[in-house]
Amino acid sequence: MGRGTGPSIVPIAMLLILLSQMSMAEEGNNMAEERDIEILRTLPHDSSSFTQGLEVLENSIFESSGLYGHSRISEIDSQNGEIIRQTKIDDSYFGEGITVKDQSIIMLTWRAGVALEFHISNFSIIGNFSFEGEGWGICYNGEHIVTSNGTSELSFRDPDSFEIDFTTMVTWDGVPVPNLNELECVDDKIYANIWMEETILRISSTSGKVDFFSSPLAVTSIQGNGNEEVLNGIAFDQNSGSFWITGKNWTQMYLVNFTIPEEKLSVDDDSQLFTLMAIIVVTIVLVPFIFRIIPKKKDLETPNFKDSHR
Ligand SMILES: [Ca+2]
Repeated sequence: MGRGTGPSIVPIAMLLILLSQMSMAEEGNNMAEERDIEILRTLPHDSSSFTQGLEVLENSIFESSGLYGHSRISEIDSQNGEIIRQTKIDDSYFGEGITVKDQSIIMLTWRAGVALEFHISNFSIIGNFSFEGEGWGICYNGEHIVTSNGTSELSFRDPDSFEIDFTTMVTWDGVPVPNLNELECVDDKIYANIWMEETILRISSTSGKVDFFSSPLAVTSIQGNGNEEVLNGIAFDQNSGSFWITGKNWTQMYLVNFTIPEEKLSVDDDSQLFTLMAIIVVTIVLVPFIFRIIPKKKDLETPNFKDSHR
C-alpha cells in the first residue's frame, strides 16, 4: 500500500456522504410538504348554509349553498360577515361550487348537467352551460375554468364555451387523489379540499402534483367533521394575500395563512448546518491532500527528466 492511499480515502468518503445527503434532501423535495394554518381573523358564518363554493372579490365573499330546495347564492361583507344579498335557485337544482368570471358568477349544479351564470351585481341569471357528469368544485385562473367532479381528475375548460380543453390527474406523492371538491385558482396553483377529509391541498396546474397539504385541525376540531359539517370552502383574498376557509353548516369563517411547521423549520436549519459543516470538513481534508500531490509529482518528474539526458 502506497503512502498516499490512506489519506485519499478520507476525502472521497466524505464527498460520497455529502453527495448522498444532498441527494436525500433532493428526494425529500419531491414529496408534498405539510403546512400548518395561522388564524388571522374570524367572521360569523350562516350555520344553515350547506357551503359548496367560496370566492372573494374586493370586499365581498361570495358563497354558494347546496341541497335541493335550499340551494342559494350569497354575497357577504368581508368586514363584518353580514349577508349583503342572497338569491335562492330553482328547487330542481342542487347548488355546487362557484367562481367569478368578469362580471358574472358561474355556479355548478350537482347532477343536472347545468352550470348557471349570474350577473354579479344583482344575481339575475344571464345564461347557462351544459356539461357531462357531476359538478363539484370550480375556479377560474384567467385562462381556463377548472372543475372537479368528485374524482381525482380536474377538467380545464374554455371559459366561453365551457368545453373541456384537457384534463389533469391530481396525484399526491404519486397516488391519485379522489373526491377533490371545492377549488380555488391562485396563479399557477389550485387549492382544493377533499370531500369528507379535513385536508386542503395545493396542486400544480401544470403537473397535477400536490406540493403541499394542510389539515386545519385547529378549526375542524371546533366545527365538527360529520357528513353535514365537513370542511368545504376556500377563497383567496387578494387584499390580505390570505385565504378564507369554512365548511358546511359551520358557525365561523376563518382567514388563514398556510405556514411551515416550526419543527420543519428547525429540521431544515439542522440540515443546512450539516451540509455547511460537511463542506468545511471536506475542504479542510481535501486541500492539504491536493497540495501534497503536486509537490510529489514534481519530485518524481525532476529525476526522470535528468535521467533521460544522461
Ligand atoms: Ca373557491
